[in-house]
Amino acid sequence: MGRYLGIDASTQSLTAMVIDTDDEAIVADASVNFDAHFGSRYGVSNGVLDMGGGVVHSAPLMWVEALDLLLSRLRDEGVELGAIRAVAGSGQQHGTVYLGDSAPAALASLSGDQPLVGQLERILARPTAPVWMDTSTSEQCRQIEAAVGGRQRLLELTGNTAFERFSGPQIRKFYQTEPEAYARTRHICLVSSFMASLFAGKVVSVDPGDGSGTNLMDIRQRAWSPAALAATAPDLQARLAPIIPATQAAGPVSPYYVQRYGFAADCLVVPFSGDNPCSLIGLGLVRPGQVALSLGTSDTLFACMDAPRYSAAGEGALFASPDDVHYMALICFLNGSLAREAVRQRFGMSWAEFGAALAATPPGNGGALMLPYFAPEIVPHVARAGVARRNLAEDDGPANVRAVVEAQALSSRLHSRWMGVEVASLSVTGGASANAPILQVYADVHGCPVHRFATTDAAALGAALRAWHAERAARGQPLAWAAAVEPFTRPVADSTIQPRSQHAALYSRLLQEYAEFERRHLDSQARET
Ligand code: ADP
Ligand code: XUL
Repeated sequence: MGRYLGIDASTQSLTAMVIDTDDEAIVADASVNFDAHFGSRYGVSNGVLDMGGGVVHSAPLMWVEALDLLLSRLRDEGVELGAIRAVAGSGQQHGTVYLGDSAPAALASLSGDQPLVGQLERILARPTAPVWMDTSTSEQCRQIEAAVGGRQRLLELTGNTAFERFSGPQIRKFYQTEPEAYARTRHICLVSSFMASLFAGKVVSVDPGDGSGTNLMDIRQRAWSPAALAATAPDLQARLAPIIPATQAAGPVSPYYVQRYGFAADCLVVPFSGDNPCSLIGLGLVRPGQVALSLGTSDTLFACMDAPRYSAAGEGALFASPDDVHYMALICFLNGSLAREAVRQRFGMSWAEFGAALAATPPGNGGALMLPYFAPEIVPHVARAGVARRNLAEDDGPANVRAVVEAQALSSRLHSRWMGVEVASLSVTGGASANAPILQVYADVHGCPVHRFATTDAAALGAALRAWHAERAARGQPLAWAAAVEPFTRPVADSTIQPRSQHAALYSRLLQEYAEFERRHLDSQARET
């Protein structure tokens, strides 16, 4: 029986998913919500401690306690943990955990007789961990960019300009504001590598997928960048174990898990990665040109790329894929369902009526265009909300429906051009993927088939698939990535929507017009400020 465990350490919960690769099925899942179990004791709300002034942390010991609770739940539900051959995981990206001198020995001598937390409560050099929601490091971002030779240089080197939530600026702020605690820090982990270390009973390194969310990794070398380290904090290299391949097992589980939960002694621990890089695998994106789009509250585009291209205009983030070969682009459009919902409600439509309005209006909308900034937008960067219309009556329901969806599809094509990826297919997930007329617009605008894709937890699934892939390699029976993801990422049967080639020329033209309309709008906003 081939069973593999994927752990997803996200902001609000810790989730486990067990897959069976012979049956090609998810056989168990369980989740521990932080607020529900630990909210009062650790003071977290939505999994985090909002300390004011943009400072947002969480509590690593809470994650430690949650891990025991999660595993005991799986055991008590009768999940045969001894059949698991390997475990890998996914962590909320960018968050940093600071370990003191006692950490290696405490991790190496865990006893199965008592829970983890009592044995690990003294390993932290900093009691809390800044997480991705922390926005308090703007000053450090500018300092780091300046120290490496400018914003463009950091972008070329690491794939991203400095972002407040990224680990490097967070580490620099800690060094500047708490130099003594920084001096006492022996290891700095990310959330992903901290959770992997709990399983392995030793400090496990960061993988390139999560390493690329630090502003510290040379994106081409997949190794720490000496220039970025030097720009961030003194003696940082000594506090970061070298980046390790994501596809190579880090060793067996600690005897703790064998004694306490009945894991097999040779169950392997595979380096954990970031949640977005793990989702890339869990969405089945292992070949360049495969793109996934999640039509949720906001719309998020994930793509697999063959080279580390970055967006000079800040249109998305670049990460290394944990397949150890490719790269991933992540683009977030804030006005997703938020904007579709605003139009639907304005005209009092049901979703079925919204879809019917789309189907009843012509591609190109007779020249009507909308810029759908119902809220400030991330990509393209629009600081102030404000919907713009061209040849579009504000009270024409069907035309506004088509205008909002065409705008979103055109924008997703326009602002993903920097990826240099020929989009071969779009796998669509999220609430709005239920609506076929919306997907038809995406198929026509991108000129590629759109598949519907039912995800459970793509990050946990990606982690479990990574465990399988690495375990097979470690045992001398390597498995191609395409073969690993295929059984778990099949499109929903009969859901594929084909592009209609007769509209291709119209949408190419419309793309130019939309780009021009958007450029003028952004220019006029810039002039006003
Ligand atoms: P999130 O995970 O970001 O909360 P979901 O992927 O669950 O979002 O999507 C929820 C959104 O999906 C709702 O806000 C709603 O606007 C949209 N939605 C639900 N059903 C439909 C539908 N049939 N057509 C279009 N949009 C829909
Ligand atoms: C990505 C990001 C979030 C976190 C939390 O850059 O900040 O998606 O990974 O999920």
